[in-house]
Amino acid sequence: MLEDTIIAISTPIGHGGLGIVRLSGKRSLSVAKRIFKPLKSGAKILPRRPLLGNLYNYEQKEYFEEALLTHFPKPHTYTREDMVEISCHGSPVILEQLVRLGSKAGARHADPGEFTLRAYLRGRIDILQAEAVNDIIHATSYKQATISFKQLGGSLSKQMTSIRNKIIHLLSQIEAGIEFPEERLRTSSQRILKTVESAMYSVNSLVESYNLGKTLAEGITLAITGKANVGKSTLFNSLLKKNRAIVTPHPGTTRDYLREKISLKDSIFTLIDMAGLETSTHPVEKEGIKRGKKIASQADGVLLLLDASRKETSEDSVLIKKFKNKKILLLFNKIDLPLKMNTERVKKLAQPNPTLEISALKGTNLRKLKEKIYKLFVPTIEQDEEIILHLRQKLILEEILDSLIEGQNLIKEGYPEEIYVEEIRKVIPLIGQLTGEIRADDIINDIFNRFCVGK
Ligand SMILES: Nc1nc2c(ncn2[C@@H]2O[C@H](COP(=O)(O)OP(=O)(O)O)[C@@H](O)[C@H]2O)c(=O)[nH]1
Ligand SMILES: [Mg+2]
Repeated sequence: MLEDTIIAISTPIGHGGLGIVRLSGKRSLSVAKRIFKPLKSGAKILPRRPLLGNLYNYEQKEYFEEALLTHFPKPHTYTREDMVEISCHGSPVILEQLVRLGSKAGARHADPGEFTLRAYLRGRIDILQAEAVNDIIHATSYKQATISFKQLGGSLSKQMTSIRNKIIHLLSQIEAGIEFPEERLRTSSQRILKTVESAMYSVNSLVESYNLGKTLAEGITLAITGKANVGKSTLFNSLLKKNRAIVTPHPGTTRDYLREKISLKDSIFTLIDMAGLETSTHPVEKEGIKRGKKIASQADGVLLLLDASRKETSEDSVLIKKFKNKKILLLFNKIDLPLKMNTERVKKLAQPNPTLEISALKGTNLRKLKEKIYKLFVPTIEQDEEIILHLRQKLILEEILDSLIEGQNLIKEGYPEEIYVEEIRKVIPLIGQLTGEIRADDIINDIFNRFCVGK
């Protein structure tokens, strides 16, 4: 497989300004030379220097497109193999012809992710970095992309290597103690415990970061809630900048819930509009309210709307109290109308939750609202904090943590080295699985099948 020279279109399917076909493998240049002819006959193809020319159909003996060819000699390439990139117009007809002619001239059409797979198999990147490549391509927010970019650079791999090295060092100390039981060579169980616990701490932070990673990838969910007719659907629509939810002057218009994504700066949010939270006798509305309550309780944050053009009622206080344990932003809506609500009193009641006056209908303070939403609900990430974005990674990290905890328990309970060393030793192959140092075909297939062809 690695012996083949592979070819694929690397740009998205469809029409575009530019299209790129890539080749990787030892026949890259000789295959490319059959299809590409330099503009100046006899011009030399220099390493990493784009050369202008025409694409040649060697079957029909005709030129069919203008193109730039760049040759990247191994080993300092994406795949560590010889590579060629041909860029031309982004025309599916041209690009497919190019791949067809290339395949007939001795290359093979690449499988999804095969270029990156080669980078992995040839040892340029590990599996964590390969996953990061795909994460960048499929990033749902800028913030997530920046995390993946760091991991592509090896930040997570380095952290795992450092944990692994500490454990290996520890294992050799324990083993030396077993083999030469004189006092001098023995490491105290207190010191062993300290190293195990420090590894536990690092691994545990990684496991815990998965929730944040998931939120960053899937969006921070914000439930828009409040009584009927306070303007929830109006706010939902104005934040989305489209008329997604039905708005009427009649209470109980929204019965099902609606979910839409918006992005604010580098993060994405999933906004949920739902039925008003009060008692109803209508069975459909009742079900809507029930679901709404559940969604609001599961959301990362709540925008609680009050109608400031009406006097506050005891129902309003009940709602505010109900969400006290959640991150809420209290919004006084309809401030374009004469104010009837005693907002100062309600604000006191809502303390310490932040509040804001808005008009969802007229768009008053909408920009301020977006800023507040961002400040309040986007989690802060420390500069050097690693975020786990994959369930695969999280599951292996949990196994590592389990072994470390078991080791810790055995040490604390006073078991001999021979017993707990076995538990700690388990961590090493697990880290190997995580970084891909230990190759498992089913996992590799699973990871690279999620890639695009041409990457
Ligand atoms: N004057 C005014 N009316 C609003 C505002 N927001 C919503 N409304 C009106 O209030 C009524 C109910 O709005 P809607 O969004 O359906 O409320 P929901 O039941 O909470 O979803 C509609 O007639 C809206 O036009 C606002 O900021 N100012
Ligand atoms: Mg509504």
